[in-house]
Amino acid sequence: MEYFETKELEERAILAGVHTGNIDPLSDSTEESLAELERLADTAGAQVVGTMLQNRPSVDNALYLGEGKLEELRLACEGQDANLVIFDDELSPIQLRNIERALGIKVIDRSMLILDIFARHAVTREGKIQVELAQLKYMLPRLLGLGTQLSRLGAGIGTRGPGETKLETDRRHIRRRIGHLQAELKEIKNHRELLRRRREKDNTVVCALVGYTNAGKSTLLNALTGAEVLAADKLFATLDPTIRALELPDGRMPMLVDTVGFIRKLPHHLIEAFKSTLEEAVFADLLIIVIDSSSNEFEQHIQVVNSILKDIGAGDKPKIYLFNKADAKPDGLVLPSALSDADCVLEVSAKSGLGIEKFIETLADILPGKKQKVKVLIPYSEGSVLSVLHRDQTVLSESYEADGTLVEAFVDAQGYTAIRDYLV
Ligand SMILES: Nc1nc2c(ncn2[C@@H]2O[C@H](COP(=O)(O)OP(=O)(O)OP(=O)(O)O)[C@@H](O)[C@H]2O)c(=O)[nH]1
Ligand SMILES: [Mg+2]
Repeated sequence: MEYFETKELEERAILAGVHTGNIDPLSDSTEESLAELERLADTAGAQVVGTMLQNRPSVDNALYLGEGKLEELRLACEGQDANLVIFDDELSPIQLRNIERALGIKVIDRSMLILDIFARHAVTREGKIQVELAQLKYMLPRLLGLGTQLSRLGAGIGTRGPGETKLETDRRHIRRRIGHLQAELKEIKNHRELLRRRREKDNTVVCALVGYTNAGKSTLLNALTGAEVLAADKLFATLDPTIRALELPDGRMPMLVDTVGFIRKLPHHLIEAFKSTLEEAVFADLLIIVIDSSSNEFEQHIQVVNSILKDIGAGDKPKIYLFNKADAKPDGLVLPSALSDADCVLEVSAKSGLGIEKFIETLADILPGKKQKVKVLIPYSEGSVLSVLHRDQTVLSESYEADGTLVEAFVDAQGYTAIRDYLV
């Protein structure tokens, strides 16, 4: 018997972007966004062998780059033996098709790259459906342009006539699949809503960990709750929200939910498809915005996070800004001690544990239902008060004295009224 080793084709990529000097630097291509694109490419398993950033007042409608620059890119690909070009922006169907024709090798854009990473990292059924949905919606208007990737089976560039029929069948097939996936997603969403309503009924408080990808959200969830969520130095390690209870010193148990990371120029199909996952942030009582303070781009990250939160309708939630990776932040970097829309700003290290205790105390202060510590002596004749304490409040210690039971407990406002007369 013979064995065949299937070796994955090594992808050698050149990155390309246009720097327009746009007033919104986050939608522009810059050295920084290309560096980030390189990390994305790396996460997706491609080796970056070159980058090209063209200064132009605007991108070209037909070719994205200028004609001369595109030719330069083609030569660079030849010279570097590259078999993939990744653009830092979402290309229009026309740009994609034209560029593919001009370069003769595989061309993808930032959106497709992110979708590819999501596809690799999706674990749950929900995650997988959401990614596939986003991919199909991205693909639908680009079926012609994606010639070399979709129709390896034959239909080459410029196949008209019979090719068109194939295209129509492909389109119909994709639309049917989209409908099917949307129906399945709706069912999962209903289930998620059911769980959420149950939590609401139980008055469970939910805090969502949100932030730029790689900020340390999962590491933090693990540190706080002993969860074992995958935390890794790669982009978009987490796609599926994990929820865990965090025990506060006074016995309250708010839930912490880890969420999918954000990134600049996040494809809008992804945001659309991941709505039900992102809703974890929309329905949370408090947002914990985790920031990687070791990144020299943390301010841009905060901007991106806030703009996406606003997009999904979670912009006005109470927020704690948590500057994570305090152990690795550059010397001398001064972090903002207050931010206009923050209820609180704290510095922590999920890795070393620095600041974590303070953070938990702060959470306990901010979250509703705060309990206070009391010491009471309850006469033996008032047995019912003692049982109410046990039933509804958090009893820390109890000892039997000559004139009653001495109790130390955390009590909420209601509990306080019940025991007020017995304070010692
Ligand atoms: N030095 C240092 N590294 C940290 C700290 N917290 C997290 N990291 C590292 O940062 C990387 C990303 O951590 P994750 O917890 O996976 O980040 P995330 O925010 O969940 O990322 P996504 O799921 O991709 O959105 C990992 O390599 C962690 O070990 C910290 O406090 N200090
Ligand atoms: Mg994560």
